[in-house]
Amino acid sequence: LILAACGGANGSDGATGAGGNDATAGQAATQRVIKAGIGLNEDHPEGQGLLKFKEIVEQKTGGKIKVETYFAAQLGDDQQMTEALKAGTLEVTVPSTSPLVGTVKEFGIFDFPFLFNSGEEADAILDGPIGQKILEKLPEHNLVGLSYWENGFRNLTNNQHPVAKLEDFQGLKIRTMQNEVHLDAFQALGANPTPMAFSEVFTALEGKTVDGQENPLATILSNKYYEVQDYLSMTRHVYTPFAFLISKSFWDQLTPEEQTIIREASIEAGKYQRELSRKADQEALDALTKEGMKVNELSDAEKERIKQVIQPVIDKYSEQFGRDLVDQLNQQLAEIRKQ
Ligand code: 2Q2
Repeated sequence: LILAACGGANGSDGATGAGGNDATAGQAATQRVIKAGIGLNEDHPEGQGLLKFKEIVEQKTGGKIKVETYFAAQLGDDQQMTEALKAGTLEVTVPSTSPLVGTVKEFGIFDFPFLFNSGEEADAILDGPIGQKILEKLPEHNLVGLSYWENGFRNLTNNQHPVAKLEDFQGLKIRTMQNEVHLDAFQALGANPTPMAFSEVFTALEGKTVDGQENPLATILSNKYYEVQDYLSMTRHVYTPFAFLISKSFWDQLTPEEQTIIREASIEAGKYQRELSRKADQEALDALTKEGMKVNELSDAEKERIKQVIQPVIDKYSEQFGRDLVDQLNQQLAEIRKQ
């Protein structure tokens, strides 16, 4: 009880649990602290989503659970923060699912190019049986997945030339996330991909160690890639989810009521964040054009040519991630599209 009262129970130092020392009569106020870190900035829809999570949890627990938020990879990159959750030294992080494939390979099905046609389709799959089944593989790694948030549809930027047709990928040095589906797909397109943590991308673009990168528009805006990238090609080649992760060693210390509050806060903040993300995607295009980026679309015919070249990569990873899981996913998508 004393350990908990000092906040030491969840690995945070006593100082942050100081509030827990003022035990009220008959009840030790075990104030707990959730340290929550992400790689994106506070002004990004994901940063706003994390502040919404903080607001809900602190309000619903009457301050008994305090959320400390850390932005812009202050606590490390996605893989480092995820490892910190496994070690129990950090409580919450919300990475893209792509760098998680080393922990749960099935997250890789969400890296299949051109899988989803809309955010709403992605919501239905992620919040439905397939998305939830994949989250159930996390606890054996000392992680609990509470919800999916939206990173969004990814577009390509570079400093060489517009990418309007398949041949334009030839030889482009593209930074990708640390994910083999992305690496193989860009290799198949004739590009020269380099996997790299998100926190190193701006420097790599500025130093021209890579020609380009790919991310949703809100990220391109928030991280000011327009300062070091001339061309924006509206490929929308992958929809990336975020996975809201909490350390299982922290989660297991919570009461059932606390767990319900935190799970529901993660889901409610996720719905809020998805809305913000879709609005920001619309607005970012205007902002990036104003910042001088040269924007081009790709014709359906060119997108078809690109899809043909990438299909063998999807076939290869469908076997690796589980043909039955991929068949289930495609069946569910077909049903959604019939509605
Ligand atoms: O390209 C990336 O790495 C980004 O899409 C990130 O995955 C995302 O911004 C966050 O996971 C960064 O912490």
